[in-house]
Amino acid sequence: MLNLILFGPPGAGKGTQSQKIIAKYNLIHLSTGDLLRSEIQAGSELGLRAKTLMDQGILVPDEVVIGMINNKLREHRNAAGFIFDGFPRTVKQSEALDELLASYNESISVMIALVVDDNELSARLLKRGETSGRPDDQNEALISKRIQEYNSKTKPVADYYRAQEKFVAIDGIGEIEFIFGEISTTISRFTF
Ligand code: B4P
Repeated sequence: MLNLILFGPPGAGKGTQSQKIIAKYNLIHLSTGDLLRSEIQAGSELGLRAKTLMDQGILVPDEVVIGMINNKLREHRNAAGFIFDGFPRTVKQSEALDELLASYNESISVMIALVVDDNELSARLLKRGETSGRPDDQNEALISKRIQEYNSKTKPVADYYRAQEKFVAIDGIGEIEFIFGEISTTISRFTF
């Protein structure tokens, strides 16, 4: 079973590369950003609470996203593997994910981090904001806040998987196909 975490700051290309990975490896795609946006769309109470935070570029509480991932793992318990996109974003979420997977006798195979500098991230997100309709992509101050959240709360997650010797960093700047090639090569090193 392949359980992959795609890691990186907002705008690093996680969503973009996830689409290519699921097509090639037949994995279930679990994007906490997409799950939260579905809740907002549905007008659920959880969605309404999450929207207030997401519109300010702030992470939603750990319990909320851990609960959503727990439900999805249960729903897809016979899957060939998972790609976690935008999760875990805190060390607490990483610990919870390890525990959840262990309860199915599973574990993370590898975390692949996409490395992109802040100027490129802002440019990509502002460009996406022209067409995506995502409120969190539409102004520079909000994008800076998201990058700040990433630096303070999410970056330490890399060390958590580095300590388990499951961390690989890849240059996230360049042709989308080339980056996908690098990801595929990395995946083949962690699967047998
Ligand atoms: P997400 O939906 O995860 O948003 P994101 O970080 O912006 O992801 P992504 O950005 O995947 O987009 P991609 O890099 O592919 O989260 C949104 C919010 O939800 C968070 O701020 C937070 O509030 C909340 N949230 C989500 N998960 C949470 C969690 N676990 N805990 C707490 N809160 C959580 O693409 C960006 C753009 O770059 C695209 O337009 C793409 O076309 C372009 N691009 C991609 N690759 C490129 C390349 N190689 N070259 C040029 N452009 C490229």
